[in-house]
Amino acid sequence: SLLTKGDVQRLDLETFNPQLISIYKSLIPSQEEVQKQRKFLTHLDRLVTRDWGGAKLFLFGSCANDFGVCNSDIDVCLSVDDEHSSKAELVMRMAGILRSDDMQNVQALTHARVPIVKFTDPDTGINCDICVNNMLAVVNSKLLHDYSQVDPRLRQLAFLVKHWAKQRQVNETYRGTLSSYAYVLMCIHFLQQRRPAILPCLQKMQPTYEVTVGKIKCAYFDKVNTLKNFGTGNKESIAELLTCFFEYWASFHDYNHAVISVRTGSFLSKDEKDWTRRIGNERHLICIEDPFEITHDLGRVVDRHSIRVLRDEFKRAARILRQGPNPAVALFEPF
Ligand code: 3AT
Ligand code: MG
Repeated sequence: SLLTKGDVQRLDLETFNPQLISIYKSLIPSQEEVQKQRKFLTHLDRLVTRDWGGAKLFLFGSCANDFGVCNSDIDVCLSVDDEHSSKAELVMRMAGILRSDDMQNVQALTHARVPIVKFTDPDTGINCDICVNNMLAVVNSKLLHDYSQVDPRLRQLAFLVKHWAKQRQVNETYRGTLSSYAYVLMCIHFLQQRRPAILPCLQKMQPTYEVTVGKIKCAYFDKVNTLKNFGTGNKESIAELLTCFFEYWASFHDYNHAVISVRTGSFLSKDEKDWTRRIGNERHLICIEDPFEITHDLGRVVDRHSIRVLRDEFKRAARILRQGPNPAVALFEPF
C-alpha cells in the first residue's frame, strides 16, 4: 500500500521513540549513586550543624528538582541568620569547616556574583557547591520538582534537552548560552502550550504552598499528586515532543517580541516587561521569565554572538529530527 508522508514520519517516530527512551534511562542516576549522595549529604549536614549553631543546609538544583542526570554536581544552600557577616565571610567560614574535615580542593569563590564554596568529597568523589542564603533557588527547585510529578514526559524531555545542550556545548552561561534551569523552564512552558495541554500552570491555580523570600512572595498549587491524570488526554510521544520542541525554537518562536512565562502559562511581550532595550550587559535576545523573580530574564546572559550559536543549534537539531539519518545518534553528537 502507499504510505502518505505523515505515515512515513510516524513510522520513523516508532523506531525513534524507544531509542530516545533508552537514552533517557541511561541518563538516570543509579540507585547506588543516589545512596552515595544521601550518605554524603548526611555527613555534610552533621558536620555543619555540629560546628555552626543555627546553620541549616538545603538541597537545591538538579539533586532536588528531579532533573539530575548521573554524575551531576550537588548544589547546597547554607541558610544562616547573621546580619553582621557578608556572604563572602560566611562562605569563608564554611570553607574553614570543610578544610578541617579534610574535604578536597576547597575553593571559596568570594568575589563571584553569587559567592560559593566548591569542594570534592574524597570518600565519594562527589563535587559540591555551597552558596549562602539563596532560598529562592530552593523554592524554584521545588517548583520544578512539583512539575515533574505531573507528567513523566517532562522529565524525559528535559533530560534529553539537557543532554543535547551539554553535548553541543550550549549549556555554558559563562559563554553566553543557557543554564540547565533555563532549559527546564523552556520544557515546562512548551508542555503547558500543547493542545491538549500536558502541564497545567501551577502558579495560576489556588495556592496550597506559600512562602516569602525577601520581598518575593512565592505561591502555587503544590498538591501535584491530584494532577497525575492532567496530561493523559494528550498522547504525544517523547519523539514527537522533542521534535516539536526544537522546531518551535528553530522556526516559530518570536525572538523579537515574545517572552516565555511559566508563571502565567503563556506568552508575555517584551514591551510589557520593558525588556526591549539593552541595559548594561542584558540584551534580552531570548526571553525566559523567572517564575518568582519576575524581573529576571534567564536569557540575559545571551549575547549577539551566542544567540546565533543557539539558534543554529536549534535548527540543526530540528533538521536532524526531521530528516535523519539516525537522529538518536546524530542529535547528541559532541560539538
Ligand atoms: P545541572 O544538572 O547541574 O546542569 P541544575 O538543575 O543543577 O543542572 P543549574 O546548575 O543551572 O541547574 O542551577 C542550579 C540551580 O540554581 C537551579 C536553580 O534552582 C538555580 N538557578 C540557576 N540559575 C538560576 C538563575 N539564573 N536564577 C535563579 N535561580 C537559578
Ligand atoms: Mg547543578
